[in-house]
Amino acid sequence: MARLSAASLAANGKHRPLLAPGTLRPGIVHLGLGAFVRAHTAVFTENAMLATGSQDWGIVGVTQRSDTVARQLTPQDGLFTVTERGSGAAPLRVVSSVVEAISGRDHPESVVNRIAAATTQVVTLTVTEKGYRIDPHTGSLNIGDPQVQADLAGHPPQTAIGQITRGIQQRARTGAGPLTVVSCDNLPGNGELTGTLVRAFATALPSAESGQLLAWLDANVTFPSTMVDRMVPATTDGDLAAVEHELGLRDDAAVVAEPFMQWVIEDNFAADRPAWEEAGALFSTDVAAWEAAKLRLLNASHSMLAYLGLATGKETISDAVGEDAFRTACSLMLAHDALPTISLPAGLDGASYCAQILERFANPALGHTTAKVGSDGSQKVGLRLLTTIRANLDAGREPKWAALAVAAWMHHVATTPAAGLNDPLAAELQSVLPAERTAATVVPAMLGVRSIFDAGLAASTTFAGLLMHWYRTIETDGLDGLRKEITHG
Ligand code: CS2
Repeated sequence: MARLSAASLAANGKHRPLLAPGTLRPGIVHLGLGAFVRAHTAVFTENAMLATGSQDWGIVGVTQRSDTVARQLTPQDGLFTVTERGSGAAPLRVVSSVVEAISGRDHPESVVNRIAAATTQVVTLTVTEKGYRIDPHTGSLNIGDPQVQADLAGHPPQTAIGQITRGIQQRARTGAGPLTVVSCDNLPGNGELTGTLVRAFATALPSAESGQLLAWLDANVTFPSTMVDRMVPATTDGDLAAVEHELGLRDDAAVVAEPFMQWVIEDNFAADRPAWEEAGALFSTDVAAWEAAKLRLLNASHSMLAYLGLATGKETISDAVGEDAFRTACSLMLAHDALPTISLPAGLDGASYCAQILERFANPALGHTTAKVGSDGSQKVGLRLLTTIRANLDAGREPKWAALAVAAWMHHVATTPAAGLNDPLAAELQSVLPAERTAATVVPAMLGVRSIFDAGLAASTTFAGLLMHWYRTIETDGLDGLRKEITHG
């Protein structure tokens, strides 16, 4: 079967790209060319160009640790398909907003040059929580990280923060003009955070470099925060075969997504930008509230379902939410633990938002696996669940349901063989766990991991008691025990 490309697509004539390939000028550099950006940011950007007729926002995509997506997209002229799954799904779409795909690992200088190009006005990034190299103790850049150190020492940069800062440094030298850096990861205050990390990197450079760089940065670079939302599972071989059947061409970079997508952006741009509002993005002064709501409602219950599902052999999120007891636990966590401890942004109705996310999780066509959502738990539980737990404890309330999610995560970590645990802290987590793993040994050992649980949380007997209770329920009676405890406990 022929491969998707501008030429093969034109020859096959079945599907037309919405924007003619080869006509766009690059205006955005995107770091972290995974499935999410292809299904979300690239689609918003293409829609914005379609709405306005602009051709200035072609995306130069950069893969981070692996070159796979660059290898998939390059022979396809950057083209890929998005298949929506679930009720209200739009027809298969060929997206052509990615104009170049670079492996950042193999071509770090090209990445810096693209960020520094005068035509680039926006850098967007989806590098996941761990990609930011945050020191959990300070909340700033982990200067001790060996790759951060190498980037600081002047090696061609491999970390996202190194790439951005070196790109900005080159812009300052060449007078390339202002730049906006737009984080699109699930982190609270992601813009402010990215700015803090970039400044920390700049500050750690030799003083001959850092003073000038920081001054230029303050005057020319902004870091708006955003809230992004779209569930994008990993593409399977079955998905690729279905696309091939429908398109009549092979698309190795195909992505699958739910029909829903949302983007809330702080309007704080240093230079020009795509008219993303024309594509349905919401520009808001209240992004922090949107992000907190998303993290502590949607992502928190997503993680809860993932770990409950992993503990009871449920392969997908829709299987997990299809279990009545788990859906109940989620609803109770949302209503009792999360909603009372967050301030919702104007225009968001908490009850209907919660109902809508449970509906989205239930989409049986999506195939979003509990293993994927459950990955990198050490980077997620703090932002999604411990925030809510802390707020409840501070208010003298028992965070019973959020604690269930954390206990299920602990169970996942303690029962997954070391090599199979998909988490950047896997080695550290495994090293604190005793050989004999029961509630009584695992809960205190994990509470001792300071990069996840601060001393205050670890000292809470209420929290520890809830964790022990739920861990014991999972370990002794599994699904039956959970059903009983959740429904009648
Ligand atoms: C998920 C998110 O994998 C995960 O941790 O909770 O990727 C989730 O699907 C997105 O944030 C939805 O917008």
